[in-house]
Amino acid sequence: MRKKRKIVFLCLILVWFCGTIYIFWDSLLGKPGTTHTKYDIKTLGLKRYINSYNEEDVQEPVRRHGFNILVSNKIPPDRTIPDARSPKCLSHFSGIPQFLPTTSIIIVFYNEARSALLRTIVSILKRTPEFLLEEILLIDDFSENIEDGSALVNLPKIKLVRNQNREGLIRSRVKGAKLAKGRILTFLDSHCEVNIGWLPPLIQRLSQEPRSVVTPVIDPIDKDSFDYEKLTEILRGGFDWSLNFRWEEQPIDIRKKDEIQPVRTPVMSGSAFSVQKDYFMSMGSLDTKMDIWGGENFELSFRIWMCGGSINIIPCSRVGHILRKKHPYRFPDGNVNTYLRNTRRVAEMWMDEYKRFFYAARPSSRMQTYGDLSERRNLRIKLKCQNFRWYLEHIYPQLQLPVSDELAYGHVKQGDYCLDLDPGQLPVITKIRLCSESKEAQDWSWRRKGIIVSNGMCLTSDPLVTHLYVVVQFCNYGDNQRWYRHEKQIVHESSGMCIDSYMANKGLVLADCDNSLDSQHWQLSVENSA
Ligand code: LR7
Ligand code: MN
Repeated sequence: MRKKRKIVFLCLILVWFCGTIYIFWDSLLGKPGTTHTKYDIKTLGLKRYINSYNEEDVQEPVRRHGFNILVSNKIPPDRTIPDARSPKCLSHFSGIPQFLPTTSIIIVFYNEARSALLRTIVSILKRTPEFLLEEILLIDDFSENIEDGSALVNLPKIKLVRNQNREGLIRSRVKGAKLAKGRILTFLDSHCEVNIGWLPPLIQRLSQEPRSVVTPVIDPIDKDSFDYEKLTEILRGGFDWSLNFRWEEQPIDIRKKDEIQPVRTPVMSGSAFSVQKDYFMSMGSLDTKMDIWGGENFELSFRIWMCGGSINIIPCSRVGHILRKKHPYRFPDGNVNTYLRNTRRVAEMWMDEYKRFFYAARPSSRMQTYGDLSERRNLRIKLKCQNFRWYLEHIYPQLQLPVSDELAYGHVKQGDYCLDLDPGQLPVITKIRLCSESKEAQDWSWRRKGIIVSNGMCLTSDPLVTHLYVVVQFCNYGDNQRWYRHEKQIVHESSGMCIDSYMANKGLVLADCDNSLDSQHWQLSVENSA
């Protein structure tokens, strides 16, 4: 009897021992990523969530997502990444004030690699003070597999919304913004890892400066090795006339001595930004008539700066983002068409007479229809925004104007009326009509040779042949097509007479020059001084 009890006792000890070994086996072996934390894959109950890869992934691991899916799947959701901040940030942001507002984090995704999406979420849960985190809003942009999102709804703070159609990131983000409960909105791509202490510096800055947008420094995560690369220099966002975004050095003359001070940026990269919800909504959120991807960061940046706000990069806030070379997903209308269409909306809407440089750099964008802009135009009036010339002078003086042979360009105006024409049968007599930003016939280019061109035709007058009417004809660069400026007048070189609008209902004519006549006074949108 006693012997039997002893055996049972020994068996129990054995079970206990084996159990303990089993539970701690992973950590005893010290395998990276298999230690048990609150957010490891087993504790989360998501071991089977991570994409099982297929034969094609093994052959070409980068093709489906633009980054190496095999490597991504092996990296645990709660991995440690290097703290990328300057040591100065630690003392600066040690105590977080308790009275800061909460943020809703909005992540839109389309067919995102599950391991990357999960790492984004876990990095947020791990490195964000709970009292600042209202919710994580996942907007599934109609991904092929509904479970990409639905399997995550039991994670803390998660709310999931699924689009009924593919909407693209712009409309999806605005949808998230409308649903958000937090006072502050924070947008992130679906393949990021937020770094230690990333959020408080953003929120703190917004509390001090409510009419602004702030962004973290975006550190690259390598698409093959998934190494987190700490950027040592803080760059700012810039662009060229084809509206290509690029990172560039801060100009030396405005660079701050203290490297943790906010950095003003002419444009922001797009995702990874925080803004007060009230302010974002009152400023017109994003242009929801843009499709799929691209250009919305220019639209937002120009609008914020031109309509009284500011955009700053906050060096003590760091977020990693997987840098890929191309889009892994399909664009229903093709990626080039979509980008041209979206950026053409930006140029038409915000760049005023400077849009000509965009068209010169991207002639094929003229082939794209760009939809209705009336709602945006009303917004621009309501918000009393500055013009693009102001933006170039005050926010981005570093952007060089293309070298050109233009003396002047844009509208040729008398008050609200503009030099206009009706293309059709030749000769075309010029008129004046109410100015309109979108009418190509009102867009003139005055070249150094003295010719004034619209729609590829030259402003012409011939006292004999055209009976003093000012018309447009095919360019022949003769004396009858050359003009010069005298005071406010436009003088016809061969006759010495001036363009006059006194017979405006019939058309513009040449008349003897008299600078006291308002009907001979013309303004030009942009006159180059040189
Ligand atoms: O149809 C789509 N539906 C979507 O939901 C297409 C995309 N998306 C999602 C996608 O899953 C991703 O989460 O939208 C997000 C952005 O798409 P990406 O990752 O293909 O864009 P990107 O990294 O090439 O693009 C940058 O430029 C874009 C211009 O439209 C956006 O502004 C992106 O937010 C921007 N990304 C960054 O600025 C990197 C920093 C983000 C972080 C952290
Ligand atoms: Mn991205």
